[in-house]
Amino acid sequence: MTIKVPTLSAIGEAEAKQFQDEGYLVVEKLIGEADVERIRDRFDPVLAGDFETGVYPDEWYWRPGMSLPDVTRHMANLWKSDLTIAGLVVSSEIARVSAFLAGWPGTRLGQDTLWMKPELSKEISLHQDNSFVDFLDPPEMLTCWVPLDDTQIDGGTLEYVPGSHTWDLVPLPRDFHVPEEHYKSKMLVAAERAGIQNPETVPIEVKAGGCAFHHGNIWHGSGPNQRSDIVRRSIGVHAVSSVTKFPEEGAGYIYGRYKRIGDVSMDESFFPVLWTPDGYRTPFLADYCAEMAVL
Ligand SMILES: O=C(O)CCC(=O)C(=O)O
Ligand SMILES: [Fe+2]
Repeated sequence: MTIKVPTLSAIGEAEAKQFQDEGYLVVEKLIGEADVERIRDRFDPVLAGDFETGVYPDEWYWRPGMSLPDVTRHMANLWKSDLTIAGLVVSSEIARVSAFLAGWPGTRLGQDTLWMKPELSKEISLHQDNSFVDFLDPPEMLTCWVPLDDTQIDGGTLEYVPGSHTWDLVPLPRDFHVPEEHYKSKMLVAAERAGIQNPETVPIEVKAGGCAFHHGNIWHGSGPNQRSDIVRRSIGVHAVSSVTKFPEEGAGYIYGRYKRIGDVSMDESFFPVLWTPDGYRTPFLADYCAEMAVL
């Protein structure tokens, strides 16, 4: 299913400067209401394990009947499982803007993530996305976070610590989905190490279908959904540079399975090139999201 992402012509040098200074950039409108609804409608089936293409996602942290009811549902790499979600994830325009903001020669898909915070659910620990890809060369990603519900300050929206993309990278917290201590604790330790007193956290209030681009090193996460009347759904498109390679040795415990023996290139079947200035894009993407596409 094609998802229409119009040209984001309002993102120019001033916005790139803002992104470099703050580590994030909010865009009020990325996709239209009908497309928001189409993607939202796919959440129930995929969360129930009903995968349109028959391919399971690479990460699936919450199972009905098995997992705690009040934690955030989180899955990764659904573009292989669901062609509507894929329509957003493989967008060449999101990829073009990602390359522009990151200063990359082109954009490749690292992975996608799906998030659903039900009513009265727990936090996601503040973290830095580059901790997920510290084995890649270069070890960096840039995320486009797309909420599919209007986000609210008390509804578990995403929070950024402006400027924290300049701090050192630390490993991913173990207690990511169910923080053992306050969900900001690890960020506060990192702030102290960076010599920052009382770091500010900015909650992102944006309408469904808007988005925020964020730097791979920025500290971010989400507070509890304290509302009993709203759920908060979103998709993260996690881009890497088109020239990214696997390391010679070791390659991460989930995505390392896609590294070919004796070959550091990232296979385009799993990490497609989404945008390059000369127009190259991994060929199978041309009709991948067509309704009758077969893998
Ligand atoms: O939606 C959330 O609560 C977390 C999102 C996130 O960490 C990301 O997209 O990188
Ligand atoms: Fe993240």
